[in-house]
Amino acid sequence: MKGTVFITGASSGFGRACARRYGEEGWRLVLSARRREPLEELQAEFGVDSVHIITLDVRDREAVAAAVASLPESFCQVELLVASAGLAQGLEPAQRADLDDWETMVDTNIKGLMYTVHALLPGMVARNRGHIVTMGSTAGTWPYPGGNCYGGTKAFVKKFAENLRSDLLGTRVRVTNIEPGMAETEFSLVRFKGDQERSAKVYQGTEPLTAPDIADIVWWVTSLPSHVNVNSMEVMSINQAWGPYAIHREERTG
Ligand code: NDP
Ligand code: 8X3
Repeated sequence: MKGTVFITGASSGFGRACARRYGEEGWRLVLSARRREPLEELQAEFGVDSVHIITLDVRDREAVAAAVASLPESFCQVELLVASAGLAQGLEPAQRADLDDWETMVDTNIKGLMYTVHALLPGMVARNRGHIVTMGSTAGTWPYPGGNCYGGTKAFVKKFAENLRSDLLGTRVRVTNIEPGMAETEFSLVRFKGDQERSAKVYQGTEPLTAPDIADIVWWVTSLPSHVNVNSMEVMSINQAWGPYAIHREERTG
């Protein structure tokens, strides 16, 4: 066995692809998400000796702490955290956004990440060995209409990851924020609350990033020699780039 990776959001998308990638590479996997069945599928694939599954809502502070504190002995020396649990809810302009959606994004993308890092980081520092990979987004740097609170949460992820690096200077614990653009996972289906047609339109006519693309990148940044810290990695599909500044023009009289 090569090491133990703790993955949040392992039931789908980037987290699931990372689980598969690290499983194939012979790592021990601690897989967490709210949905248990996809985690059980991965456990069946890689075996009970290699996979420990935890049904976990990262918004539950006590549950996150308890899950980490009660890891079985063979899984408790976590060397790598891939913190992929996260979501967007809605694409309405801020003035029409649902406050519950905003709260869900803050609780999951910000607080859930805080709880997970807080639970796992002391062990990494004590062992003087570890790597935290956070899942940021291009939305954490580049605004777009309707991105409002989601973009805000991903800006937190970016700055949190950078500040962790400052605190961890002098240790052998690395931190990397991956910042993907448009990637086809369950992300849009969740954002549009199960609306398949609207979700499919996001990717129509493009070749978006895939979950295995991101797993390859996570694998690469974590496989570099231990003195090399990739601070952040922004990645887009070839079909995506930035637009010009938006300018609103008005008819002026007089
Ligand atoms: P998916 O919807 O496919 O996966 C999201 C994962 O997060 C699921 O496993 C889901 O599991 C888990 N999750 C959501 N809420 C919670 C919660 N409260 N507690 C525990 N787990 C939770 O989307 P992606 O794989 O695309 O997204 C992964 C991360 O990447 C997110 O942080 C997202 O913001 C980010 N990202 C996505 C991009 C994209 O275009 N796809 C681009 C840039 C960043 P479950 O529902 O079983 O709990
Ligand atoms: C997901 C990418 O552009 O939908 O973080 O915000 S985007």
